[in-house]
Amino acid sequence: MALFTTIKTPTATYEQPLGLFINNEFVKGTEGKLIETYNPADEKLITSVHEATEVDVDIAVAAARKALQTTWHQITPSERGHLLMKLADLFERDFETLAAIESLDNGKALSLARIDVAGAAGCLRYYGGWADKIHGQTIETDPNSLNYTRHEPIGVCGQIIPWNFPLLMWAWKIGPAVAAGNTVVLKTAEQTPLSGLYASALAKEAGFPAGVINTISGYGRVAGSAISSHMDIDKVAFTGSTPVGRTILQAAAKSNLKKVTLELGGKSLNIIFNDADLDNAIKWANFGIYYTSGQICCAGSRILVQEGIYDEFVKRFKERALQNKLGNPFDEQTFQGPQVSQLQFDRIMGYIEAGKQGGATLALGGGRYGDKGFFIEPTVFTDVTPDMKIAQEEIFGPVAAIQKFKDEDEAIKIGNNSNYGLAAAIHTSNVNTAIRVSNALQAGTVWINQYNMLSYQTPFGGYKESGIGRELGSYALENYTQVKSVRYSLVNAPF
Ligand code: TXE
Repeated sequence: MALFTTIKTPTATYEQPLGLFINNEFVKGTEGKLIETYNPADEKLITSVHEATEVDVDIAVAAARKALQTTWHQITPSERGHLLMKLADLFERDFETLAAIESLDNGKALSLARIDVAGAAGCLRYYGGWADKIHGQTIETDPNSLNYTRHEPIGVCGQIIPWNFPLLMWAWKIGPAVAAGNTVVLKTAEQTPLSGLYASALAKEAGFPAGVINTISGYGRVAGSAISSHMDIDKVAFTGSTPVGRTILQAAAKSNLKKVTLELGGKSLNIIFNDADLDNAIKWANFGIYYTSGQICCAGSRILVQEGIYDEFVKRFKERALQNKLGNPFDEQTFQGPQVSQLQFDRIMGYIEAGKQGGATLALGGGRYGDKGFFIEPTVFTDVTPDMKIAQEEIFGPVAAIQKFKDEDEAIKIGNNSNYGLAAAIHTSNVNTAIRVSNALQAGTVWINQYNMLSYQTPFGGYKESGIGRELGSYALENYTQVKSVRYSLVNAPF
């Protein structure tokens, strides 16, 4: 099996690396196994990539450890920053290719894939800017001591990412880790291995020394679990499902107590008050749940609408959802592509069935769209009550669950009635309501009169079972540094 292949998409023809990226080379997996990757829009095989098994994880970790102790250790923080900025430039040079890879492998609309590429490049450049601004403190204790702290890299970081934003997650993970002086072994999701490999080739071109960034394709239960239980990985960062997050935490506890950060699922909400600008609220609620076909951890899957505008909202929300164009991701007009896989398609269909059985009203959609590809119609359930399965569990598809509420207290009560706490939004024209409710909600991000707007400068992460730690902004650097307290005596021993 080759290590590269030429791939043609409607908007780009390019050389796709297929090997494991270890020590700045694309190599075959030691067991010679392959992972097939499919186009979710037509269900056809795109290509196969080499699969990493446990031995390959060991090889990648050894490369990362060696780089950490040699080349990477010698490089100045400013040079680290420069390399990240160079990588960002290369992302921008190959902008259309990266967007095309993402649309092909994940199925997301090309217009949305472009947003991901811009976000990934921006994130890398942002952390490039941080690399030489990671400082400790000097601390006064007494006249006879000099005390200071150093924010040192943690070491070799294992990073496991999902399939919904393959390139963006690669950048969100690599940026802060590398800026802070760590080396990484990153495992992409088995459904979407292509953009991470292409990005790795760009990292080599940017000039990163061998072993600093290693990207492997592999299955969760094989390579993923080898990472989380590895004795020579110092930290693991994971984005994915809550059950797997628990497994990773257990594996870390049972192995070397590696540091763990988790960005997990959600059941996030949009609260629309009677006094909201309804046009605006409908647009954001639509964007909140149907963006990337609902496959985003902070999807606004619970929509709480105050009773005075409930009927009007439902009517107009359905009209708006029907305007979303589904179809070929490479069509410039497309907004909603397919779900990523047959498995995800089936899971979502299972939830739609559960919604019907559970007594909610199917007000729109609920079926397959077209006859090929894993497309699901924009779906709306109304008359949803807080105890229903579709109001409690993450569906991860284009399925909105609309619930009615009377007043602010009830909205907060329903909103916080969840094991998750990733994100929430409030739509109101009353600033006091907005601030009061945002303070009361148990969520890592609260949007006011908008939804799904993330920036690499602001932190992102979850309350409750939505995760541990924060990504993005300066907060992410705390996940990738450890604090050393140094105390120096200015006098001879007093005894
Ligand atoms: O996730 P998994 P799946 C949620 C969403 C979705 C559900 C299932 O609700 O419907 O999860 O998706 C790796 N040890 N999210 O099954 O399995 C796996 O290879 C170590 C929310 O795809 O969690 C992949 O790289 N790693 C989410 C990554 O974990 C393991 C994004 C995610 O896969 C592993 C994706 C193991 N035992 C799904 N098992 C978000 N927070 O954005 C799997 N993996």
